[in-house]
Amino acid sequence: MSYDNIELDIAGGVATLTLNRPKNLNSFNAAMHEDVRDALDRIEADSTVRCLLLTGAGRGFCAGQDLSDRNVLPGDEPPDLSIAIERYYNPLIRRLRGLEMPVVCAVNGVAAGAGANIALACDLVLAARSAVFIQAFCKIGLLPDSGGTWHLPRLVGHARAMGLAMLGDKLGAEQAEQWGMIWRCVDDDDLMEEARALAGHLATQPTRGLALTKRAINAAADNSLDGQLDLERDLQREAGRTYDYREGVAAFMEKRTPSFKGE
Ligand code: T3D
Repeated sequence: MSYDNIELDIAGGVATLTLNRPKNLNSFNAAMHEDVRDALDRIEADSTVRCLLLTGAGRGFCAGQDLSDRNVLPGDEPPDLSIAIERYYNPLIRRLRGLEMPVVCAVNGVAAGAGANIALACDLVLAARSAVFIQAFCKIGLLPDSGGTWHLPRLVGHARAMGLAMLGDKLGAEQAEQWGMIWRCVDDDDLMEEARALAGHLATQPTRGLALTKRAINAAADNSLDGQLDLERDLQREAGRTYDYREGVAAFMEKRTPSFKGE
């Protein structure tokens, strides 16, 4: 599928969305946001897609907002940044979190500003060993957005979140894995092979059940234990009515490999 600022490839149940403005380290301008939004519409409308893989072209994953669109001249009115956040960044984060399928992110290089926080909104984050995460906002007088102030303390704890957000230092992929910020750090040359294998595997699994798992785990941060137990009960009712649950149990009883459909 042809876009100016991204690539979208759908095969074997996996939609691979590649941010593709490598000269600017895949930083977001409005046109790239529009392309991503359109691609996500297609992905959601395509019943063959059971997993999303997000990555970047070239040496970076994403450097956040394209700052060349924010270069204000002396005497100009300051921009209202809430407009782009409301129009683009917040819907993107909500969409990745709410997408009813596993979302794998392959962080192929630097992930800075909103780029880092878009990665953190994905379900399973793999990063190349040479990749770095930078909460670059503090270097230009901003605060972490795109869910950064929500995800960071939950993933790495208050003290580390504060340090990352206030210092804007590079956090290497190995350290990010050790801190529990991402799922795994892998050798650069293996990143895409491992990410595709992971996404391909997930796409063959009971993806309705995985979508419900995602919903439950994402809700846990805001729920009491009582509320979460109730939610698990309700979602398990739904899971128990899927084709894949019936198939999983039947395959177990018949000692054969299950054939899941994501239904
Ligand atoms: O504005 C709103 O709508 C609110 C929302 C804000 C969300 C945000 O994301 S704010 C944060 C914006 N991002 C940044 O502040 C990061 C800026 N970039 C950097 O700090 C560095 O580029 C990196 C640490 C990411 C990478 O450094 P390095 O040394 O590996 O590469 P480089 O040489 O700095 O960048 C390579 C090229 O990409 C370079 O262009 P050139 O000189 O080769 O023509 C550079 O200008 C360009 N580039 C990198 N980041 C951006 C960018 N161009 C535009 N916008 C960028 N964000």
